[in-house]
Amino acid sequence: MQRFERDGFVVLENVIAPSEVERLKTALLSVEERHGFGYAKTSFEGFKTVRINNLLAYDEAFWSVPLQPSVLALCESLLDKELLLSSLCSLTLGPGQTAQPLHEDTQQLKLPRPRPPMALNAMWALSDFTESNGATRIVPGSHQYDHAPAYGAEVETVPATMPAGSVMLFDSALWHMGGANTTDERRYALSCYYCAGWMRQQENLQLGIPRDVAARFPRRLQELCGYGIYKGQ
Ligand SMILES: O=C(O)CCC(=O)C(=O)O
Repeated sequence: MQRFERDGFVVLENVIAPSEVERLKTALLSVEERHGFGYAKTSFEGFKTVRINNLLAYDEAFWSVPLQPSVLALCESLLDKELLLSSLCSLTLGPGQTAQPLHEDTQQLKLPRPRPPMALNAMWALSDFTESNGATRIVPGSHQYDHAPAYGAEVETVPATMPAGSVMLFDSALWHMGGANTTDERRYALSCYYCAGWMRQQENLQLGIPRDVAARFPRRLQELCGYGIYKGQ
């Protein structure tokens, strides 16, 4: 918590076992193939990046991700127990993917900065994150700045390198961007984005996830998706 508050991010190394990383990657590849997902079509999303949104709807394998106890406990401390899942998507950076424009995830909200955390991104590494395969690049401490970055600005960043099975949790106000993948292998990641309970979610999970699928979720996952009374008893 102290490091998170000072730096705007924290890396928890080797939180999930290699077998769990493989299970998630296998599920991801199977969804990609079954549904024929291809590259994204904008420079923000990445012309050589496969993004699959609304992952909870596709495969039960992903249900454990938003519920991972260490990350969820940190998020509950930073937001509160009535936080919501905002979105869950994959970010598979293919070889040749160039660096993403610098941004922060709540910069379209015209609110004063710095401000307490209101959205948190858990970036799960399903490959080793290295500088050369496009590890997320960050500006440590930038969540404390009094302004958001000019979109795509060129400033000094550092790569958030970490072994597969690790997670970087960061404040949405942290300046960051996906790195360039200059290797010939894919960089696999999941972005599990949480927000305060009073905020609109990025994905409309209650429409996007079929009701019969949501009905089978563990209760805590249903709550995270918005099936609950806000500040109720
Ligand atoms: O792929 C990454 O490492 C970062 C992606 C990101 O920041 C975003 O899409 O908002």
